[in-house]
Amino acid sequence: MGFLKTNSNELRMFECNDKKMEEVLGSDKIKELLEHKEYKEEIVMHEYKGVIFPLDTIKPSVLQALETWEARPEDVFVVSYAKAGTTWIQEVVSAIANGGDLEKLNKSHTFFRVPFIEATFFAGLDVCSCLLVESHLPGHLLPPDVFKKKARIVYVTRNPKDMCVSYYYFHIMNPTLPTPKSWNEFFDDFYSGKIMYGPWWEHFLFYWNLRHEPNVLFVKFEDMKMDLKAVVERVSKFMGYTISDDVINGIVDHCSFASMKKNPMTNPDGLFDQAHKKLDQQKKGNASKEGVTLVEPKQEKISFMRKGKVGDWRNHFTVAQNEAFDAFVHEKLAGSGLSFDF
Ligand code: PPS
Repeated sequence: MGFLKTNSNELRMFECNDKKMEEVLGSDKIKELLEHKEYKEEIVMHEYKGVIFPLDTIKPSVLQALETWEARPEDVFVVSYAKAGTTWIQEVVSAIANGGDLEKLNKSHTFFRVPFIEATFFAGLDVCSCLLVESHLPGHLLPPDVFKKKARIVYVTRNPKDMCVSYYYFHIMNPTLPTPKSWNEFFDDFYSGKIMYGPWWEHFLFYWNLRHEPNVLFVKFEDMKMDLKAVVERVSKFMGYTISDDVINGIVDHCSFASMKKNPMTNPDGLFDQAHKKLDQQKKGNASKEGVTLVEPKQEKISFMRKGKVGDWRNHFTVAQNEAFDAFVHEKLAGSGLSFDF
């Protein structure tokens, strides 16, 4: 178990005990951080080595510091393109690492048990990795030491049509991201990869091409939907844990969509609630206005745990969009062997 510091080139590691871990990972910590965040009218994006990021939440300095992140072979990196089911597999990985001890899991939020390494709100904190971390970074931006030390990578992916829809709603509900003007505009940006985290097909293919490495496990959202128990078993075997059938069943239950949605320690909505509360206060003039302007009003009722289904794209894609997208996926993934259930 160790600490990692993401905002400097001196990435420190030291032993931590449960007490220290609770201090750092206490669920109130993230609320505090979000409450102090000031939301801006315009979300400024920046490009780092060919990939687009929001300047406030994923800073160039953090991305640069990650280039010298020291990994350990026993680390587990949960990696994905955004909206692929990251939070879901994060909870699975954390549950396995904690031997399915639900009481322990429910003491802090998933986001703190499996910290999001490139997010600026973790920079400057000593984040206890518990050996588990999360990243959406494409292969060329993930700390090179992860590959050198052969740290374990659990890569989760999802059919890109559903990812596009999920990402669209995420941009609408998340005050730190630009609000799309329309579904059509968002579709075009996603399609062409002109979006946070860049071209999704390149992201997929980088990790897909590593799938036979012993330190890489490639998981699909659709397989988790079809048979979560089988995926939990695969992940626990990959992580080197032998877990009883009862514990596996407990993890499967804990990680169902319904359980994760109603559990404040797995549903990220509570974290966004803090952000929305802050926005409301700003709107009503109750919060300090110094240096603060407001983002466009967001539709606050969209849940992070929105539908959790396969095939919701059918309710959004036009026939023409679907045809164009199919042809594009076919072209980009041709010859790779990677395919999706839509
Ligand atoms: S993020 O912001 O990139 O980390 O988002 P990510 O966690 O990758 O993806 C969010 C989508 O995953 C769905 N989700 C689940 N589906 C089924 N079961 C469980 N347990 C589960 N947990 C999260 C979540 O609902 C988002 O998908 P959509 O389609 O928007 O509902």
